[in-house]
Amino acid sequence: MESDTVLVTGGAGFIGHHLTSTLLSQGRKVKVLDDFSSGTELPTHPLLTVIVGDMSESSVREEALHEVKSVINLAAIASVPLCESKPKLSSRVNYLAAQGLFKDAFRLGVSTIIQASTSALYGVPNELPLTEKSPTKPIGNYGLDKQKAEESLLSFHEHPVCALRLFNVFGVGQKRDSPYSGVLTIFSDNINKNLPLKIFGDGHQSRDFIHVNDVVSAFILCLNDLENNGTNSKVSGKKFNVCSGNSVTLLEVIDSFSSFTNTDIEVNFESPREGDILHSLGSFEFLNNQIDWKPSENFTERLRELL
Ligand code: UD2
Repeated sequence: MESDTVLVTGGAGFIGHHLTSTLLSQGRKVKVLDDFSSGTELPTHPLLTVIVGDMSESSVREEALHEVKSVINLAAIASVPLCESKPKLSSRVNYLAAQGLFKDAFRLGVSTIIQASTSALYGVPNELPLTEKSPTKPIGNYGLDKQKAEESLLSFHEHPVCALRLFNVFGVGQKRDSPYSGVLTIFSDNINKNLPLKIFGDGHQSRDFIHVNDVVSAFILCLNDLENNGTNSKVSGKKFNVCSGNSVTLLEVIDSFSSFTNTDIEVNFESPREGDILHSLGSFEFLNNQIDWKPSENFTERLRELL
């Protein structure tokens, strides 16, 4: 009988936890491959197998890919500052291991692959909102290696594949104690602990924050479409922005948090972070046109859940 298993690499990470639990709740068999360098234990489930290992090793990839129908590749060094300080590690994990995974997967009979890509590959935008036609010019190793991985996957035209360029993903379950966490997680954690917030710059920088549930629904819609329609799928061979289509400044975020808590939140301003972009905003029109995916429109409620 043909396998129904989905391999989620990096499945023990923030997005991985949400994606895996949704796939399991839909009755899919899931294998997670994770080295647990930043991931956390997953709740046991009869349809879930967890493999602890480094995706850079071909023997680990072989084991993980055994009897797998589809792959969602979330495994990555997600920290931009870490990729800058350790370029070899960034290239090994974010590009070379991904490329090895794609090659081995198709050799071993996997049908479908989706790559978690990033808005970081656009670099400093000339024009907003960013569309998939906007030029790509990553400013650091993270964006560059993720761009190479995306190109590598999309070169397998004869297979059903696609890449999702994730913008600033947020939601409950992101690690709270790491300097590499997203700004919304850091802010809400500090507010919960009654600590002041730090703004790098003047707070007028803006981001397109996309909720993790919307990211999960984009992965699953694309997965189902690729599995059902193969290379005739409207998403096959393509890359898509996964974003909210709205941007919010850090000062606006802090205003919302202070209205939830009914207090003034103490903020300290520091110099802008090196390599920071000022504004980011994406268009999700392309993915919406292809498979009718839409982000939810309840940013404020979702923000409140972080407290
Ligand atoms: C996010 C992703 C990154 C990549 C990129 C794509 C996270 C953690 N990082 O980087 O992986 O996909 O988007 O463009 O999701 N800031 C503060 N105070 C803090 C922390 C951050 O002011 O305590 C600022 C920071 O300088 C930046 C903004 O908040 O201007 C957003 O920072 P971030 O680290 O959440 O995300 P970003 O956009 O740098």
